[in-house]
Amino acid sequence: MQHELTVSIARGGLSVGECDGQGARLLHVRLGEQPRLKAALAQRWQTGGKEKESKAAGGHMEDGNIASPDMIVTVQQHIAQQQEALYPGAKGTFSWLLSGITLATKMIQAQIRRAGLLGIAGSAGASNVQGETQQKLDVYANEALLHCLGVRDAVAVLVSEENEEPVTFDRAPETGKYVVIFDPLDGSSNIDVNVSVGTIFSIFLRPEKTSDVPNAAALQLGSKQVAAGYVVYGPSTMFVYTAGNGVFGFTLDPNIGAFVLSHDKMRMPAQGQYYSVNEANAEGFPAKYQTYLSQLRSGGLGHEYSSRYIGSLVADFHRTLLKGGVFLYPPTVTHPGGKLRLLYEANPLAFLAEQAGGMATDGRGRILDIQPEGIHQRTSLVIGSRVEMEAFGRIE
Ligand code: FBP
Repeated sequence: MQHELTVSIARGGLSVGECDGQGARLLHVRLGEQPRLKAALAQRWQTGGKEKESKAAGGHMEDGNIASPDMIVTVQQHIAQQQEALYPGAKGTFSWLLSGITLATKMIQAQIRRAGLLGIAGSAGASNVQGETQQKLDVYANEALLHCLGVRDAVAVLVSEENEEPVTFDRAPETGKYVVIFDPLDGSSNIDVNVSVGTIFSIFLRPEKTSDVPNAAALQLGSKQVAAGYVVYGPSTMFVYTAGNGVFGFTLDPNIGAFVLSHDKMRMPAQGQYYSVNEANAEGFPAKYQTYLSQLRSGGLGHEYSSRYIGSLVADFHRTLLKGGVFLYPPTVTHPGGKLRLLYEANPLAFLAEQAGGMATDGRGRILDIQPEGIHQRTSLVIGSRVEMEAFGRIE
């Protein structure tokens, strides 16, 4: 007769379960009463625990035991494993490229965390190509990314919200294979008030055929992205990315200075509780959006929605990814074509949303099917859970 022994440490004690298919006999011993047994078990846990799969985050097991080092997965490890799984024999070029983003964003977070102390909050006294006041941290974040990515041979072209034109590198096609597009510090107008901000990135392969269309390498369909992600600088710093094989979240462990896997295979809930929109602009929204918002408020989707709007796209999207719901930046009187930028805001978040089971549209069609015409072109954006997005799609 097959006996199965289960062991678990909980409630300050040890539970030994024996199950022989004819029912379980449970023996519970309070460990406090058995110090030698506790030490022996802790020892057993450290050495023999491999077969007892238990998630370890940031070096600690869920039950407080110190996880053995091989229980944490850093973002570099994860990307290398993903690449090996997706492209056997991959040489690590892509992981090295992404390490440029993880390094730069660690540098950025270090500045943001001390912005008030270092006197680097506030305006840099200049405007960017969008006519927006550049924050000192916008400039720092941009330079950090341009530097950390620029020194990587795999980069052929860099496009930044803060630079009018792309930065190109004279690298042979077989070396400089990638185009990286980024918003160095999204929501930067919120820095001075200590509200979450973020960095957003989108990665394409350099087109094989050169084109005489200016910036052709950057003006690719969003559906051609090979990877996308963001870093949110909030209560904790998180790196969230997809390489077309699911969405994964890593939390920066300040003790070890590494992004550690904390959110595996992220899925956007099919429906949420919140809608997120700047209602101050509501009067200027096209009728379709006004109808939709009143449907959400009036319980038309089965329950009444509450509203959340941080005013930092990365933070509003991060909440929508974790909790579900819908984020909207419709056409407005000031921005009849929408305010957000297609290449380094809408495209990367749309790729993440779709990889997590959500959807993204500009009100007419799928964001990832929009053919870009300019590197700083704007778009309207509705992005979120399947139920809310299908409901929006049904409104004429
Ligand atoms: P940038 O800070 O990168 O220019 O981003 C624009 C942004 O701040 C988004 O993060 C945010 O969703 C939106 O603008 C807020 O706009 P508004 O103040 O019009 O609601």
